Amino acid sequence: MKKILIMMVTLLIGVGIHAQGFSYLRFNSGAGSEQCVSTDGLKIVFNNGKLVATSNDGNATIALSAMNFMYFSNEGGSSQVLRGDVNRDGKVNVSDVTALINMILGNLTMDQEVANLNGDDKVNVSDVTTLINIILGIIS
Ligand SMILES: [Ca+2]
Ligand SMILES: [Ca+2]
Repeated sequence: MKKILIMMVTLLIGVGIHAQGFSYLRFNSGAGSEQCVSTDGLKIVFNNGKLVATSNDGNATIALSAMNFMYFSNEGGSSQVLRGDVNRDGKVNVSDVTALINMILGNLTMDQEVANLNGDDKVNVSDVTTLINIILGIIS
């Protein structure tokens, strides 16, 4: 037990030292979607299945279920997925409607970041309506 604790402390110090050489911590959530926060004053908390990273110039919230990996980098800027690209293939079309419905039905792993299109806290039929409106060009 003591050994594990020492290892964890060493690991944390290691991350701390490592972070000093880099300007950003980046979070990859698959298919080229990345968010990043500055390592300046960086603080990370886990809350309700989400990782919340707060720094001196911004913050990022990533659902742990959607996150692939995170890494330190000197490159800033975010590369967000297209709004409505639920299956993250770079296009917004009827396949995304199918993917969204399957997420709502539980047939597909829920990806809140892309599925919650109308910005409330739920993923439901209203998001399907929003997605169809995006595809039809009624909203952007
Ligand atoms: Ca798509
Ligand atoms: Ca919603």
